[in-house]
Amino acid sequence: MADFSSKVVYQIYPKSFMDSNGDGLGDLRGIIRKLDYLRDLGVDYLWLTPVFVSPQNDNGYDVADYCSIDPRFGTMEDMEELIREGEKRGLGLMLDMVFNHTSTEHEWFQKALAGDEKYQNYYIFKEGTPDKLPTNWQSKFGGPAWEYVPSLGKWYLHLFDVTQADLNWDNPEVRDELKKVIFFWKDKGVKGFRFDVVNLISKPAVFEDDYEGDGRRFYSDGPHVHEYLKELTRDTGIEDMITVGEMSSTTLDNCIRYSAPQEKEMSMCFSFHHLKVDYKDGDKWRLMEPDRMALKKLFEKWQTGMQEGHGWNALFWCNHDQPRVVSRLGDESKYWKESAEMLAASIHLMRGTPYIYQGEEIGMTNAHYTSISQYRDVESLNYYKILLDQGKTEEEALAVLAARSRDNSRTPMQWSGEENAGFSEGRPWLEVTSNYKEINAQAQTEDGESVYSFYKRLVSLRKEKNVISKGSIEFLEKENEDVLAYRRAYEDEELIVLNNLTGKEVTVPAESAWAGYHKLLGNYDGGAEIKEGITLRPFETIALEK
Ligand code: TEU
Repeated sequence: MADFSSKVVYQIYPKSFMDSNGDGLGDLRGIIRKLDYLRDLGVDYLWLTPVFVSPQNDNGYDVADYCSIDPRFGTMEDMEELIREGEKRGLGLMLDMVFNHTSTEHEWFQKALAGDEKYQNYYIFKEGTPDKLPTNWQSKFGGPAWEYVPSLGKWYLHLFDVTQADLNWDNPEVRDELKKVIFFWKDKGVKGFRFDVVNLISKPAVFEDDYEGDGRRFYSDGPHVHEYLKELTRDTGIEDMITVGEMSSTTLDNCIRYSAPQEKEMSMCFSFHHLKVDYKDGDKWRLMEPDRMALKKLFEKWQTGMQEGHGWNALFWCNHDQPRVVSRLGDESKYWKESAEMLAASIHLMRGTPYIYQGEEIGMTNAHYTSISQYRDVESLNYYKILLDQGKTEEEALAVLAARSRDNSRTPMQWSGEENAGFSEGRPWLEVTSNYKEINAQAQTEDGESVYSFYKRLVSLRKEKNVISKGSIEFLEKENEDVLAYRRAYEDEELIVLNNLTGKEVTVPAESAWAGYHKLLGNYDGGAEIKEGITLRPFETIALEK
């Protein structure tokens, strides 16, 4: 397995990145137009969320043909040009493989519905009657995880939307079909793959009701998942490409096995525990203030745990499923710039491979929608109804969506202060966030003090400094819930990273040696005053280099 410790990945949600033809939808030619912007940021790979043929019930994560480009996004020729033009700029493409399920409009599922038993065995069908669900499992998008097909007298499993039917990975024919997809895109010159909810692919031999939860404990990190990932990586020869597994409701031990080089499964893992510290009782749809101590403990567990197990973390705050981190853990108003930069440094200087989600590099915020008519995400629309059914008022339900909806991260990229933030000359498919005149790329790329320039510096430091890309990590100030602090060390190099997670001034004890260290990076002017301790200003981040 290759070493991606000095690399940085930029995630593009094509539907919202750049629209080249004025239909209000982002497309591949729009991405081609912005490749110089991405090259200048200094990133190495571009992860595109799915642009394959899809009915778009889950914005492309319901794939109907893995080897064809959905006309909404462009043509195969556009994709081939994007791959070529990206290569010219040192940008490798990483495509998103949604292998846990297909769209019910996929040819395979249509043949299954028509009664073809070969293709029924591509999915998880269970004989039954309409009055008795095979199990009481719940879909992650709300409602039961099974759908009854009267014409077949069978139920099929869908852990996500009803139009996303789970594939049967125990069937070697399915595994072979998916290997062909990898070969197809490898041959096109793609340099990496993200595997969507790939730790859910191995279902249990016996399906049983879950009286403790929603069923995820039976199918997450399932019985054959490691075997299947080893087989996929081995048989497609992708062990030296950058591969990242999205691991839903996973464990540290499994993520060590998924990403330790000697296992030859994935290069790295996305895990999400650090993004649930504001879920009341673990429920995304019940709000609470972020638990900063829990956040610190989770970072310590996963950073030191993966270090000891030789695993490798993907480092991220944002993606197309998560609210914008500056709104969630920072301060959008008084300390917008400082908190956006502190949050960036807090993970970019850790051990792992950082991911920047489109717009994060300019401090884009949540959408602040005020009406259900503004939302498009299937998960959000389902849970809005569920919240009302639970007795929440419309205002309460909208407040939950404003904080938690995936649409918060899917608003059009804010390129400029022009109409539609320069994203489209047509009406955007999703409303632009109203602060685009203040927060946009054009206003920041030439400003050496901007959030964009701070991210650019973080990316370049990872390439310059072995202590960042290869160094060990040890956490400091473990019991101080206001500060996320750690030491990185590599040979005779040392870096002390101090992050004030709050909007108040905090002082941390300083080791005497730090007085001789120099400030490598910070989001405030001036040096670090080191007396008995270091006083950190609101949302201040400081990196002290030996
Ligand atoms: O997400 C998996 C996943 O678990 C998320 O849906 C997450 O649980 C949820 O958004 C948090 O509330 C992947 C993709 O990233 C997501 O966009 C897809 O909707 C999902 O899989 C199904 O393919």
